Amino acid sequence: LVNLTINGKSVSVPKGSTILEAAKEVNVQIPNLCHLKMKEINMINQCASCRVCMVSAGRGLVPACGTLVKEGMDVQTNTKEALKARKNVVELLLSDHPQDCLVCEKNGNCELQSIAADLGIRKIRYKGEQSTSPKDTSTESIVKDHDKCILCRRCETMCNDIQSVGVLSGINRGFGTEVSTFFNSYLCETECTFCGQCIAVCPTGALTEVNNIPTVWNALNQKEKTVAVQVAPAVRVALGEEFGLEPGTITTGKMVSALKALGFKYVFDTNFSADLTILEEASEFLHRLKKGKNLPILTSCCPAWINFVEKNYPEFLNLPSSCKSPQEMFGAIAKNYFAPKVINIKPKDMYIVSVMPCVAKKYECSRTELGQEEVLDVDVSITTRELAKMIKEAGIDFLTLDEKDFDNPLGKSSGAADIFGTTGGVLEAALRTAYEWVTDKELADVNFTQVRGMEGIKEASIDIDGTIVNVCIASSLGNARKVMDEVKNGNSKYHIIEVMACPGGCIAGAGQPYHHGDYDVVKKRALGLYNIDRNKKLRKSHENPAIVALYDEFLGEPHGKVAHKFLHTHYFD
Ligand code: HC1
Ligand code: SF4
Repeated sequence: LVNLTINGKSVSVPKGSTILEAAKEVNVQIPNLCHLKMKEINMINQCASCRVCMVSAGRGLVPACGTLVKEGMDVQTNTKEALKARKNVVELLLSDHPQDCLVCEKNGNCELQSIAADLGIRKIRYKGEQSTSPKDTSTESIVKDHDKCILCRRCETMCNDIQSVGVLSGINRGFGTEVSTFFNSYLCETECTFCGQCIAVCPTGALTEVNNIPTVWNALNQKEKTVAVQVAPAVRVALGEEFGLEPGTITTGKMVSALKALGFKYVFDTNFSADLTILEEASEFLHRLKKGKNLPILTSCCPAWINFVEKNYPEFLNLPSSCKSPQEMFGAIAKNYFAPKVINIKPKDMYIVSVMPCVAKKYECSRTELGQEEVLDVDVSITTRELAKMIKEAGIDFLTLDEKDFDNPLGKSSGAADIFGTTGGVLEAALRTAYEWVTDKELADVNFTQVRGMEGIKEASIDIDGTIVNVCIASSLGNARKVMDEVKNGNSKYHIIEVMACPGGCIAGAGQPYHHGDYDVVKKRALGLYNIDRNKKLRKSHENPAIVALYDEFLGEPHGKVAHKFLHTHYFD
């Protein structure tokens, strides 16, 4: 251990720690911007490029994030010199920053904005050269605005080290330096998967989601189409954060009320189609297992993961389940069953909005193979954050809303569907159903705790009536690559692999309220979902009476002909 003092407080930390880490131990806060460490997912962005965390140590000023502690060091974080340097650095960052905070996508969530406010900067003394790069709006998911980039490199670390996609890196020199793509090409021309994790860590408005709010208002303000909304599992345990509630607070009832107040005619649940996905995917898996073909089966609900497989492992496109994601299955059923058979309108006259924790879902719903005869399954997807903005824009007092229930029949779901939103959840849900189908016995305990937890790669062997099923769960694309490389090398022992592109699953999606690097937020959201599951009576997808009725009235058999027409897809290389 190394012993030092910070603002007069003694602290002992392991050799190799930085001043910033030591300060955290004694609850001394040092403002920082480029630095980001999330030990749970092994992410460290430590380039010491912004110099906001300057502190006095020994004879001069040093950046706390990039300076290792030394025995006997005496650190002062708020000397006159340190404060002056910090303020100067932020003023310089602001000098070439577009000063449009009031209308910036990131207004209220920008780390540069809040540091400037905390440091009491009320005037920008320097006028720097302004960059005027065109915005990249080439994708349905992500907007990249170099003019707002402070070169912190967090996005680059995320895309390269955690996601192993490698789309972003520094190009050019001097003032022309940009974090950009190969040959500065548009994101749509790269291997980008639209996972959006670069957005999740960007401290400013340089990387943001495509704003679909105006499209949704337009839909709500027209009369020709019936507008319904579906909400993904992970949204209900994170939306409250935008209104000051603790991460993981279950806000399902208030969320339904808010959606009704916004004017949606029907408020439905993606959980319903998550249950449906399980029936289709579990049948597909059992078919493949029986034939010993196309194994391991790969889950297919995560659109960024599907993009990743299409771009990186085209030789294995026989492995992902052919099931559409729950988002898409929902749209298919709402338009092709609910519209004509329950409310007697044409599929094209129904308009489906989805609220997702994800930005890749915006791209997914634009994939034209997902629909029937020119009618897309889902018309537009917004994020949890965008829903919160709409609620605020409409002046709805979220916290005092009554709790309402989803509309039926597409609002009924089991607890197995809720846990889809966390890493391991899809697999656990599938096991509950596959086990009971194969054994014809009731599961004594529906909790497959072996597949829970936040580790990036988990594995388990499950005994289903004498057949051992080896399962693996990977979250983050970097972990997915490790698992897929084993498949490629012929060393994989797995029968099922679940992948979610975001580290931790959809609860950590790039459309969720910003966690600003605090991974406890993600863990609390997971607990929220497991609590919903635990407190539901109905915990197995195949026992959902609304799903059973849907097969009786419309779909026939799981994996049958009608189910295939509406609920399955194919992939592209
Ligand atoms: Fe997800 Fe899914 S769990 S992919 O994370 O399978 O986005 O929440 O909606 O479609 O159900 C996301 C979440 C979501 C789908 C489901
Ligand atoms: Fe990389 Fe994902 Fe961002 Fe694309 S969306 S640049 S893959 S981190």
